Amino acid sequence: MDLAELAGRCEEVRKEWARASAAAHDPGAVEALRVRFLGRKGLVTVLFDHLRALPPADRAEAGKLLNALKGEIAAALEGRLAAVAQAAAEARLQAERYDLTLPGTWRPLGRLHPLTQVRREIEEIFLRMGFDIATGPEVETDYYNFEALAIGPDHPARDDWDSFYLADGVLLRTHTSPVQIRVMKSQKPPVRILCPGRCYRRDNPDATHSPVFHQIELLWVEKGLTMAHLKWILEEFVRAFFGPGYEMRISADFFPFTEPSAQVHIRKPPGRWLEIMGAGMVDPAVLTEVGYDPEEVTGFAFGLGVERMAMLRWGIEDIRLFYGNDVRFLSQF
Ligand code: 2U9
Repeated sequence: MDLAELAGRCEEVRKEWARASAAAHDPGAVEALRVRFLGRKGLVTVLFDHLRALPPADRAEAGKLLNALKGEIAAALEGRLAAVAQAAAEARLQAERYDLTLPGTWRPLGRLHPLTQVRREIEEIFLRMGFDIATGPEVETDYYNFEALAIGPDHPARDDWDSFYLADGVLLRTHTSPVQIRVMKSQKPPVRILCPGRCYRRDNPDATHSPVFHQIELLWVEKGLTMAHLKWILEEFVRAFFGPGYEMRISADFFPFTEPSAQVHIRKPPGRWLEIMGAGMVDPAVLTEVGYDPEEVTGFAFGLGVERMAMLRWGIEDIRLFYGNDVRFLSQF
């Protein structure tokens, strides 16, 4: 083989490279190209075997031709490998692309029970005003549930029909008032507390009665408190909970543990009056019972039903809905 022929072979290998490399689209095919052209028996490698057969004067020229070809193909292989890797990366990105306009996966979201929402809202109103939250046992004794609250043995509220007795002298509390008795017996005035909690009465369930229900009672005992302070607290509460535009009225009532006692009504004109709670000045006999001096301090209290507040707020007409755990009801709040 002479120099011209070798140059011709180089051109053929170049053309073959152009054809074969255009068809290599993955790293495996590029590696196969490397073996085919630059491997031990590769198309380029074997051309070097002809150098020794050339006349010495042509060898340098032939060596240049062959080295140029080898360099060209080695560089082209590198470029091809990079191009193939980039194409593969792009293909992967394309395949894994997220379509953010597709609808998401629906997850059912829990929410607070409407009674919890109302309780927390009322707690926050009075926490802002400086009251503390106090809680106590649901299983109580006659003494804390009745006697200390001036509910004598013959009072109708003590009737078996109204209370769940667990044992002689032990019952499920019928209101949260025993909490106030416990707090007053354990600390000196002033006392400013809010007592939320579950209560029990032996009522047959109907639209307005549930044997389990929730109360929030408030108690403020301090030197110099009058019914005017009670009225101010009530007005603040009505505005905060029901919103502006409501009128409030208090009228006479009777509870064994308050004197005087009142019932509280509200209305949004021209609507009708709705009873929202009972209230009153703490009876001096109750203050004496817990060791306070009624000549020294006075106090007032109110009690409201959480279910009743929720029913007024949302126009719910049956208290049993709160205890049915029907998601169609609960998911509306
Ligand atoms: C102490 C002294 C006084 C709490 C009061 C009411 C009036 C009242 C009812 C509202 C609806 C009970 O849930 S209900 O059925 N409560 O009308 N509660 S004054 O008076 C107290 C409490 C504790 C030591």
